[in-house]
Amino acid sequence: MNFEDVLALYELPLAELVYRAQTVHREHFDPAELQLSTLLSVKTGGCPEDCGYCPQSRRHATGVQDEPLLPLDEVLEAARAAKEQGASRFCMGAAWRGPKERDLAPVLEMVRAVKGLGMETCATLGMLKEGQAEALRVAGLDYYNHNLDTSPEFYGAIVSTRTYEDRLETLQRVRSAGLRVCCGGIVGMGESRRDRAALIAQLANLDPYPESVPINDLVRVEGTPLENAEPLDELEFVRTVAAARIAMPKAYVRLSAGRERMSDAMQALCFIAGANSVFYGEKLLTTPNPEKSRDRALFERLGIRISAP
Ligand code: SAM
Ligand code: DTB
Ligand code: SF4
Repeated sequence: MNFEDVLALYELPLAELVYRAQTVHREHFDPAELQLSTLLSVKTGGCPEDCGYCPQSRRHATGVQDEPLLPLDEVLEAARAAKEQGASRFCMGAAWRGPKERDLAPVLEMVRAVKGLGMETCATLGMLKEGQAEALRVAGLDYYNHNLDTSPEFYGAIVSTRTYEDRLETLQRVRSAGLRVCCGGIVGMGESRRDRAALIAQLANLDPYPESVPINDLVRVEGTPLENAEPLDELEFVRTVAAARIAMPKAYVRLSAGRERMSDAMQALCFIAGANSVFYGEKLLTTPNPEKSRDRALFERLGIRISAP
């Protein structure tokens, strides 16, 4: 689907757009099933990159400390707990530009151990160099998360320490190594509707398109350049979810960061528009996510079943 087609989806009456998204959704998924992924920041803070949205950049005074890599037993403990709570996928995040050679070995250990629990494994470690994606796959990694974040045109306004091309190159490496791709973006950063449509078109035109597409609503963190960004109209967020579903019919579209501030009704609308995955657990990487008890009540209220690991 090209940019013009995606933009045309955004311009549909909301009921028409959501109807089309729900129709496509039902062709490939059970509309009452939701996939749960749990995040853990295995290396927090001190990142050399300057992503304007991110609390973990050492260039922004956000109060997030530069911490060392977590020990294996802590990671394993968190993964076990996540599995017990119903998460089928465990995603390990590191605040790196990319893993240095000496960083990778302990992460491979974590991947092996989490895989050994019978969970799907995901990692998000930044840009990968030659051979690193293969090493991760051999260790048992199922998915690699690497977001395009926004349109190529808007990217330079948000990040200066790397390019859109760099992101695409890592995505290519991940794909060539035989890993599944988790790739999405952030909205609510002051981008235009055209930028949102261009992001969806970029994602849909990856060949093949990502298996998992996280749609994040910017979490505005004090001390980041985007702390005062204008919140995005909620219905524009719903349109973005619907456009992602229609453009990538078989992908897991994840209602990602930003759920903490969303009402139950707003989240319900996102599920109706084709979102079928969430991050589950009271923390994303450094910022809050809904309490598990609130989520469980929401799923109950909506008649949602959790998909089996
Ligand atoms: N450092 C690696 C990288 O940037 O690829 C991996 C970790 S990074 C924190 C993972 C993703 O989190 C980013 O690509 C971005 O999409 C998302 N993210 C970071 N800060 C966010 C925020 N304040 N609100 C929403 N999403 C955010
Ligand atoms: C994604 O798209 N969103 C997650 C995950 N992939 C790694 C991260 C959201 C981070 C929100 C800010 C924080 O908690 O630090
Ligand atoms: Fe670093 Fe990733 Fe945050 Fe950018 S998004 S500052 S690369 S942790």
